[in-house]
Amino acid sequence: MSEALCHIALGANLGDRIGALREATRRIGQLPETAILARSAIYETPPWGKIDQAPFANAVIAIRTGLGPKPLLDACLGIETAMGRVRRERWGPRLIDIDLLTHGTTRMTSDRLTLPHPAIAERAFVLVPLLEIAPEFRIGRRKGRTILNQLDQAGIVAIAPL
Ligand code: A4P
Ligand code: MG
Repeated sequence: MSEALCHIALGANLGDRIGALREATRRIGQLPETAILARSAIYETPPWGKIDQAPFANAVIAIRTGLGPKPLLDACLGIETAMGRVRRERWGPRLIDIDLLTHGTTRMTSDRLTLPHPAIAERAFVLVPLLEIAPEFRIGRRKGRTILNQLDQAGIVAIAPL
């Protein structure tokens, strides 16, 4: 069995946000051939993209898994659905959003899955929790820390353990 280290971003801005992030983490930890290696704190973050919506709770986890990229994506989308997520508008409010940031060293672009996630470098709400658990993280040759220092981190605060 070949295993991969993966980073997964979690977000929610409706209902019990902290409970939803913890429940998603619990369910990911129960996937076949999967173990949770690290979890960031839960951060409150101002809405990004579509800014007239409630603040988010965001976190990042590291896992080791024998699931390949597409089976892992399908499993995460299944958890979103099981937890009651309904897709309405792009970037709109959500009970739970689970995004794959990395899957080992896989680089791929398909209609359903792009890895590494293409928006990591634009999003402090991803980079702050990611760098908490993976301080040496790089995007290509650029240090994550250098990229984060050029982003707006205002209003991002740790609020609870995951
Ligand atoms: N998809 C492709 N690549 C991936 C990947 N690496 N990981 C496809 C996960 N999914 C990937 O996702 C749409 C499709 O993307 C999936 O079906 C999958 O096949 P979605 O979650 O249904 O769509 P979405 O999340 O509404 O759109 P999008 O563009 O992915 O939104 P984002 O990027 O998730 O942004 N502000 C703060 N502070 N915190 C947030 O968490 N989140 C968003 C949503 C906006 N503003 C936010 C936050
Ligand atoms: Mg998503």
